[in-house]
Amino acid sequence: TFNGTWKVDRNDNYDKFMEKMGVNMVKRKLAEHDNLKITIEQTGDKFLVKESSNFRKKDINFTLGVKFDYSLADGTEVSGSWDLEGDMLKGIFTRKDNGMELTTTRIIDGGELVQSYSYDGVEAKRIFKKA
Ligand code: MYR
Repeated sequence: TFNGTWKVDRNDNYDKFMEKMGVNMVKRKLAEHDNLKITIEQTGDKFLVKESSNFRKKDINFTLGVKFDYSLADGTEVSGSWDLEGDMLKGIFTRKDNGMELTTTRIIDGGELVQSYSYDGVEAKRIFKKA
């Protein structure tokens, strides 16, 4: 289950990923240490994700397979949906500014929540521990 509160513990290639996304260096430095915390509450195919970081606090509601809009912490707007593939959540989102695709997955691995990101050939991971 994804339910619970998760605090980011470490990042893998996140700086390179953000650079590919077009995030400037100052914002990347801040984002690398954003203290991101997410609380996931899943009920059937409905999710509530409470996001909290140095940048903002935000509640996101979505249903598996149903498109929704989301804005990244730097203001970039995307639209897409999450689906469940076995034990993995897979999100496919499209940037509204350039039409390019950003894919992301969430899995539980060894008690950690691993979120992977892929954009324009660059992949990154953020690994969360239960708070
Ligand atoms: C959620 O489930 O947390 C809300 C929806 C997330 C949508 C896509 C997330 C992509 C985040 C990429 C961050 C990269 C910043 C350059």
